[in-house]
Amino acid sequence: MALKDRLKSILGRKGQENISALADQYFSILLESDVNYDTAEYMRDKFLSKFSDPEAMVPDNYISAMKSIMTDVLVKAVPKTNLMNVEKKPYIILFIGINGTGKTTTVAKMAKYLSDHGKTVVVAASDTFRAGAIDQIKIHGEKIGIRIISQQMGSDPSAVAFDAIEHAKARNVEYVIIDTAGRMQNNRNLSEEMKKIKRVSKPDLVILTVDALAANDAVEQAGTFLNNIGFDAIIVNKMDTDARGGAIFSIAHQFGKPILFLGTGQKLEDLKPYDPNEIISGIFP
Ligand SMILES: Nc1nc2c(ncn2[C@@H]2O[C@H](COP(=O)(O)OP(=O)(O)OP(=O)(O)O)[C@@H](O)[C@H]2O)c(=O)[nH]1
Ligand SMILES: [Mg+2]
Repeated sequence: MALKDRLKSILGRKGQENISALADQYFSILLESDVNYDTAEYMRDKFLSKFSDPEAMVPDNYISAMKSIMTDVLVKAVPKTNLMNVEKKPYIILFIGINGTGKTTTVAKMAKYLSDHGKTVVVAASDTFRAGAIDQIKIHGEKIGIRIISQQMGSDPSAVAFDAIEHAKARNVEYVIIDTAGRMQNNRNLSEEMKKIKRVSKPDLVILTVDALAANDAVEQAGTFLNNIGFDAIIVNKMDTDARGGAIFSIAHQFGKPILFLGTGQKLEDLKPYDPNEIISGIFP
């Protein structure tokens, strides 16, 4: 059940219980909706702190209290810099993330987004490990009309990234976007490989993709990536299939990193700039 529908069960009630009972219910609903424990606890405590007497009956303004707490959590992840307006050229964007979280699709979506906004883009097909990965991004490239720099499968992903950057420098291309593998064959270590690509490509922005459906796993994955490789921003994919809707709060709360975009479908135009108000008005209509 969606967070919105679960909250409905407590929204609109008046004077039936005290603040601490309501806060407990709020907490349970958040957990059931895939908000992680830390974030749910934070929101419950904030809720309680807004009312001086926990034994008091529920005041009329508790809905606005919940709404403002949830808005604040999401607002903390609003990006402060505008990707469309960067100084450096080429501006290098490295995508990392577990397999299936939508890296390749998002690389293509972002290339389209930038190119629709009049920017020049080249993509590095640096997932040289998964069979089909290079073709997958090439097909996207043809559709969008942007150049994909690739080598054969099995070649060094860092070398592909390097080529793409050289290509961009030589042709005055504004953005380089690097797709990477989400899983390694031959026992090669994903994290070591990503560190190497990062060293070689010196990205201006490292973006982690996570899958909203993975919820608490997504939070855990992001923590691991943050510790092992580091990232600057997050894109949360599969928002369209996330029935529960709580993961976005944990992701916004837990890392102190901006959320740039939300993936809202499989099509190349299904990339929406992150907008807390839109999410909140979906929950509190
Ligand atoms: N519904 C939905 N599907 C998505 C979204 N983003 C990606 N997908 C789908 O998720 C699947 C995996 O996406 P990929 O882009 O291949 O994921 P990846 O991270 O590159 O995976 P690996 O290359 O295996 O590491 C594909 O079928 C995509 O179409 C989204 O926002 N919504
Ligand atoms: Mg991929």
